[in-house]
Amino acid sequence: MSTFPTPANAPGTVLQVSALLPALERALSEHYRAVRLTEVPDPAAYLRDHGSEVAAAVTSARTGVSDALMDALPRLGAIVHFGVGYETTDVVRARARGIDVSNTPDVLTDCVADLAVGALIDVMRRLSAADRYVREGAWAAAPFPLADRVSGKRVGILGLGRIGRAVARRLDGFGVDIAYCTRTPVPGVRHPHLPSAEALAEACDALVVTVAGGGGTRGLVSGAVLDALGPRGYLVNVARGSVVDEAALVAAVTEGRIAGAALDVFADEPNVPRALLESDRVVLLPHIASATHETRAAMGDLALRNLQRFMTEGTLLTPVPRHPAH
Ligand code: NAP
Ligand code: 8YV
Repeated sequence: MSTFPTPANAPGTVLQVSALLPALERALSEHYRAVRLTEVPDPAAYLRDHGSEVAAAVTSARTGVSDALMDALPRLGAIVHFGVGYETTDVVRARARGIDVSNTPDVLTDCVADLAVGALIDVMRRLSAADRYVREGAWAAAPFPLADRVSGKRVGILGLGRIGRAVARRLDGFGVDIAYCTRTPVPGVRHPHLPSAEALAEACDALVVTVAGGGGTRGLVSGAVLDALGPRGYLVNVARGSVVDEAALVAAVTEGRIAGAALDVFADEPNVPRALLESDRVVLLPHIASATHETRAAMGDLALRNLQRFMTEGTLLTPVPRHPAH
């Protein structure tokens, strides 16, 4: 027997706030009285006339639920995020209204860590640049310039949560020296804990950023941190663009004050500063760290199971922490 309430007896509308994985969108329409906010002709009119019918909102980590939207949904009971980051939703505000919030932790950790390590190797060994070199026909004229070795280097991990620890586990196989920085040292971790992002950058050859996004980490990788990383140092960011002072990064890259950067996330996606587009020192990725068939399917499944649990039992399967980091 299906545990999905049928549309006829569903306890309210499910509002789809942003575009989602097609399979998740199909499941929402099939099992619930679902409305796609992006497809209603007049969203303001819809919210005015039907906002009080909405029981749950399903959204992406990128879009979240704005304060204004939350205010327009007086009977909202749950916000279900497709993605582990949820800094786009004010969780404290939601909780004060009695709204529960879920995300999709763990199921994407391996893919994001895989990509972080791939990006680190790419920027240090200059794989993407070498690929361009071959395609441009430059190989016949001269050998590709030497790059930097990865094995044996010192790698700092900024944020040692689920993804940071998965990056550390992978890098253990490369014989690198790992150190990390979090606000609270992680019990049982053998790698040295350093007290600040700047101290970590000072102590490493490559800094891999895996902290949570949001106000608490905005600009954490500042110009001073980039200078501490230095002209032989590399930055990898798979967290959020907001964590890095992007103007300072552009200056550090273009002036050669850091050796290079591999970036999956940007301050104003999908816009990437022209100076980075024109630099051969950077690897640029379009926010794809979790973007594999397997992981996106697992994220969609977990988001759907959260919704299903809420619509049947009024609780969530993977609620975000009671005291969110941001
Ligand atoms: P997590 O388990 O909650 O880990 C977050 C880590 O950040 C914790 O170790 C936390 O430690 C640390 N942190 C928070 N604020 C900090 C600060 N001010 N200084 C230093 N460390 C700080 O989260 P996760 O599952 O690993 O995911 C991490 C982030 O990756 C997500 O929030 C998301 O933004 C990003 N992400 C990106 C992609 C992508 O597609 N590129 C995909 C998935 C996730 P303390 O609390 O002790 O400081
Ligand atoms: C997704 C992410 O690309 O989970 C996150 O926090 O950033 C990524 O997995 C994105 O959020 C999907 O909306």
